[in-house]
Amino acid sequence: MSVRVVIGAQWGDEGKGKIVDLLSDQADYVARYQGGANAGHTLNFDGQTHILHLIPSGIFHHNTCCVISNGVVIDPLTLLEEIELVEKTETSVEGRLLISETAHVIMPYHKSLDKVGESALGQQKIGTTGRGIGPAYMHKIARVGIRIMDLLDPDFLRQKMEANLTEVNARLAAYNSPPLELDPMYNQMLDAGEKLRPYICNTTERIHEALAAGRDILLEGAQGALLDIDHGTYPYVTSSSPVSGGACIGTGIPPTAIDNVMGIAKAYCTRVGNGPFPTELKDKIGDAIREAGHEFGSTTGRPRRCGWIDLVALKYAVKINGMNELVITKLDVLDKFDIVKACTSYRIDGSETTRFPLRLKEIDKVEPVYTEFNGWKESTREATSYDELPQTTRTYLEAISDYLEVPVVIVSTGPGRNETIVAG
Ligand code: 2SA
Ligand code: MG
Repeated sequence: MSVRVVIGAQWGDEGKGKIVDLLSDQADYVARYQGGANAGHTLNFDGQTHILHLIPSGIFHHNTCCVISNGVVIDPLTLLEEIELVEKTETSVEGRLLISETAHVIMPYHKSLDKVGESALGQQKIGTTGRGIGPAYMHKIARVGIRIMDLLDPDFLRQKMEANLTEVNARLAAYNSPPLELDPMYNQMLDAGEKLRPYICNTTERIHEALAAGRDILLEGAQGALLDIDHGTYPYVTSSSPVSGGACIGTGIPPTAIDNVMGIAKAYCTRVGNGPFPTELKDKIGDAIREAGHEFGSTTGRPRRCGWIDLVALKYAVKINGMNELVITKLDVLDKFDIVKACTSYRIDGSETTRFPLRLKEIDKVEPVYTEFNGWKESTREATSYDELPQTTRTYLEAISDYLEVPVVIVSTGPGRNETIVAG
């Protein structure tokens, strides 16, 4: 039996979906533990692309039970659409999709608040996905949130929604935004709750039964460590805890039950939304990476900012997550570059450091110091084993692993399930 947390080690979009899909073959349970429909986990197989926002990436393995645990914020309407999409692929979710009764609900008014909040920030906006994530967690922490179990309790739901809407409408008025009506929203939520009823349960109990039975469990993070509400580049972060510790809070699994923490990182780096990004390339090389890597948001379609791999930031991610396994994805995207760079230290106010600063004012001053590697200039997509990779590619991967002091256990050289090298 093993319990493994799979986390994004950068700013999200590291390819967690593909890796979780691969590992799900061996997993009995796959659980999402934070975030919501802001995530976009892309899976490619049988010539088709599937993008999942809420359902765990293990859903296409028919023997795997998928759990949306307590730490996730659930938009019931998006979830119902996603269930429908998955079932169209002849994948039944019946009996194998569990939704936590204590997960919080994203209401339509959370999305409205997300949008007006962002426009009020103007130039300083976070660049959220507009999915209502921040406002939903805000209500959760303020102890006025509505939970999945409340969707099954009509009187209580109405009472809670009415109280929340009074407060929300006052805030919308302050932004010159029209008020929202209770009745249509209430009926929509009541209806969604009924449709979701068969999946709703006490997932903490179910996960503990699985633990006691010695099952293999994968905990699937969304976004990335540097977007963590506590440990990321605040305020340019998401409103949850994508770090490995978030997996315990978001599922009810105790820290002592976790065996492995697998961090996923791209062979380069991207960020979508605003905020610091020391190795960002606002030049032709950045554009070339975006084009080769198809770097556009899978939820919003926004172009992602691109740059070289940042080992200073990754080393910080290794520490705060306790990563003991590293996966490098999208290696093939670098196949055509003459030179490949890795940032190995930061210069701040003239002095060099390998420490990741937490103050925005300090991060903004970072000048990345690079180590250069010869490009391999050949396709890595055909490689089926580590030894088949060009020597120059292996030099690059080994430098990353040595710097981070974490073994590379999987290398992904393309979007397909078969374009994967697992260390032997
Ligand atoms: P939010 O919506 O409140 O979570 O936004 C806050 C910040 O978190 C970032 N964020 C993401 N970054 C990368 N990928 C994400 N998922 C989608 C994808 C994003 C998309 O897979 O491509 O389609 O645009 C994701 N979700 C949230 C966000 O950009 C803000 O910086
Ligand atoms: Mg993504």
